[in-house]
Amino acid sequence: MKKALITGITGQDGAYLAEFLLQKGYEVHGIKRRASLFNTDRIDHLYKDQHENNVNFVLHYGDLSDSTNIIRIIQEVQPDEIYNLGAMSHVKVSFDEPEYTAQVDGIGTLRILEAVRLLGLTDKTRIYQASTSELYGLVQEVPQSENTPFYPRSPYAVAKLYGYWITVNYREAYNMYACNGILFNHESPLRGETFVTRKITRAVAQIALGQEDCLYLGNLDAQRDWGHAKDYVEAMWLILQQEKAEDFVIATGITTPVREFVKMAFGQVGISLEFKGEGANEEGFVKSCSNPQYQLEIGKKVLAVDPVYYRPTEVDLLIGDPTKAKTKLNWTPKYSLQALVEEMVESDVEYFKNRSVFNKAGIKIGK
Ligand code: NDP
Ligand code: GDR
Repeated sequence: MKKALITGITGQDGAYLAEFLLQKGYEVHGIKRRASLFNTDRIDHLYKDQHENNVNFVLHYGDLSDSTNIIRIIQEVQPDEIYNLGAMSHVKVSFDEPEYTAQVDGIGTLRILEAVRLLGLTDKTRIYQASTSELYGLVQEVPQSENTPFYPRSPYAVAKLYGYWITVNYREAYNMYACNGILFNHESPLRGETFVTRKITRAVAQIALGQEDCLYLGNLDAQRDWGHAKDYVEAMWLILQQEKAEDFVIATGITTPVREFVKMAFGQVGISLEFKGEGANEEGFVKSCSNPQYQLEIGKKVLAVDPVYYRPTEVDLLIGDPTKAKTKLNWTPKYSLQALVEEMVESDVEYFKNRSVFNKAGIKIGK
């Protein structure tokens, strides 16, 4: 039985990847952070009582800012594969926490690589580094491929640039099987609530159900190449199954503005929007509502721009070129953007409907 160690197992990708690897017959170990409240919602369904026999899913307390703990866990687990997904992953927040972001996203990657090297596991352990399309930053060319120059535009992207190059360097210097997956944005119903897609689908659900009035967003012109996290974790695994360690772009090849995602998400509950104004003054109003379940007044303002969500430096346009992944990994995404939006909106509508039933019964649940 192969053993995998996942940092960031409590995050969106960690949860999907853990499920994927368990289905493939792996023994899965994950690093979770200590928090004052339970933080394992996304993986609770995978957890088995550790007193049972044949437990194949184990969580270890740890943090990427702590080398000794990383070394101890890797020594204990002796993994065949490490997926380094742990990160302070919010681009906007990285402007508020630049030093911490560098510690975790940049030096954290070094800590993993160095632990594997010091423990003499370079021939055994393969390492996947969660690199990102944010590395491309200020547009140099489109679509962006493995050969496109990087121009990071946030403390997050700069930290990830270090993670990218230190992974390449350890591969070349110590002949380690260490690879970067340069993944473009990928989303799902498990996406963190403050990333734009999930923020939109949650707001659409609440507005449709009459629980909220208006969605406030930042830059509606930014364009992203959005895929489904389920497809992308499969690519992570494929990257570690090749004969030779290499870096891969994982993307759909299609880009969509944030504004269009908003329209698609509202469209999912039968609400069509009309946009007026420009830039910070842009607003969205209900043009029609074809779903009798939702009683929204025509002309009601449901979207406004709040510049508080603007970033000091923005990444305007991302479109990935997944040709290498298609050719060498035989990987293609199965989900369309429409299917992704449908799944996310449906899941949030379901959640907020249930929450309201519980709340009416006086039982407080969730956020
Ligand atoms: P999430 O933000 O959902 O998950 C991040 C994970 O990292 C969480 O488990 C979090 O723990 C953990 N983490 C945060 N800080 C630390 C730390 N100091 N030590 C250990 N673990 C920590 O991210 P995603 O699942 O979306 O992304 C996974 C990885 O892929 C990240 O590295 C991200 O930067 C990268 N990436 C993501 C893309 C995307 O579109 N989703 C695209 C390209 C790259 P906790 O739950 O306790 O907060
Ligand atoms: P991104 O994702 O920065 O691409 O990083 P995010 O969803 O945060 O932003 C996408 C774009 O939407 C614009 N935007 C807003 N973003 C947020 N979060 N909130 C808003 O209200 C809002 N309004 C407009 C942003 O300005 C941006 O242009 C994600 C993360 O998962 C990274 O970890 C990962 O590396 C990259 O994707 C690829």
